[in-house]
Amino acid sequence: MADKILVTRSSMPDIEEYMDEIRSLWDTRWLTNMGPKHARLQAELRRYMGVENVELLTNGHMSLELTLQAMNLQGEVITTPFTFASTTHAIVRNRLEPVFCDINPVTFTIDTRQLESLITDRTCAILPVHVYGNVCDIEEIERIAHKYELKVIYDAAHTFGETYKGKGLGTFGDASCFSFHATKVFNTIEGGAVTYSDKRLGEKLYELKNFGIHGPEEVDAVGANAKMNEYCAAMGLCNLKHIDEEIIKRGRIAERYRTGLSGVDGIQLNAIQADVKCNYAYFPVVFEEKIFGASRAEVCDALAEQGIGARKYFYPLTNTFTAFHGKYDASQTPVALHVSKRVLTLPLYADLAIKEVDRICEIILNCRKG
Ligand code: T4K
Repeated sequence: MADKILVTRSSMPDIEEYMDEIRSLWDTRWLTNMGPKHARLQAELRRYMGVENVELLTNGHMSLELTLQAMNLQGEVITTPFTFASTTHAIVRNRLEPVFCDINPVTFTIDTRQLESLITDRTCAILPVHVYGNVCDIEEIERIAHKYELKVIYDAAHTFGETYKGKGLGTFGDASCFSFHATKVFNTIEGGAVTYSDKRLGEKLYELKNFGIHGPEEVDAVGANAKMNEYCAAMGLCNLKHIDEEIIKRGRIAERYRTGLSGVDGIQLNAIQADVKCNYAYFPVVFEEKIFGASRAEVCDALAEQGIGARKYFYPLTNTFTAFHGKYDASQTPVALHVSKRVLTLPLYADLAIKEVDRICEIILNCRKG
């Protein structure tokens, strides 16, 4: 049997390129605590992402968690359950209450038609997710947020390198939280970043990521430790040099899947969005068993038998997690529930061979009965 193909595979520079980048660490012995590589990556990301401000952190989750904390929010946060655990956990760990809005059946992002009806006098913020790199209905979210004076924090974990109407995705809302995890389009091994407009938020974030330390003898806040170290920053500096090429390669893979699977009854492919420069972070496919002729589970098993690890991102919905002891009612988000039971994200990474994409499509199509 051929080598296993997993849902993704970390992008890495040539080993020599990384070794050259980290060599200086053996001279300086400056390994963390906002070193020179951290500063360089921050500057390069500001330019690449087209944002004024970016704060680097240890991971995407701490970007979300500390951003909510930095805003000193209280009450309810409207979000979606069709996401990775991190989004909801960041809210709950801040002792805020998640209020779950359903998703749009085409983009899988927050359904702005329902959003307004969920606002109460306890609502303090909206935390929409640009899930799979699909851009939320930014204009409508901003109109609603402005009307009710709510903060907007985007979970932008999946959107590195994307633009909307020519502007970097990190320029929207009060803050956008990115993940640079090993599995992401752009990785710093583990890492994350927050982009924001208000400099005071940046100061607060800096405080929170570094124990609240202001100087050797001055600790002004009760902070945590969420600093990106120099090895991670070095990986980011190397990977950033190749990011455009990586996204082009990912685009070719996504296009090939689209050719292989489009027009098949019972298969819903991810939407192509106008005004969005896409990063092809994920390739989700929704299977309607009765029309397609096979269930998501059957497709997943057939792929697994051939050593192909597709994943059920995002199942289960976060509002069904046992961690919440039945606190939320997933029947309130029926579209999210429907999609989460049927979606499969197919392997997608820059070096995935086109012939493997064709093989994956063939296995999927052969699952149909009759
Ligand atoms: N918000 C959203 C919407 C997110 O999706 C995420 C993370 C976050 C916030 C939080 O960001 P971080 O704190 O993670 O920066 C993975 C990732 O760990 C996670 O970052 C990601 N979302 C989530 C969607 O996927 P798992 O538990 O599915 O990962 P795992 O270990 O099963 O890996 C998946 C595949 O990736 C493997 O089959 C092979 C490949 N892989 C994995 C690792 C760890 C590699 O190629 N290299 C690696 O080092 O969560």
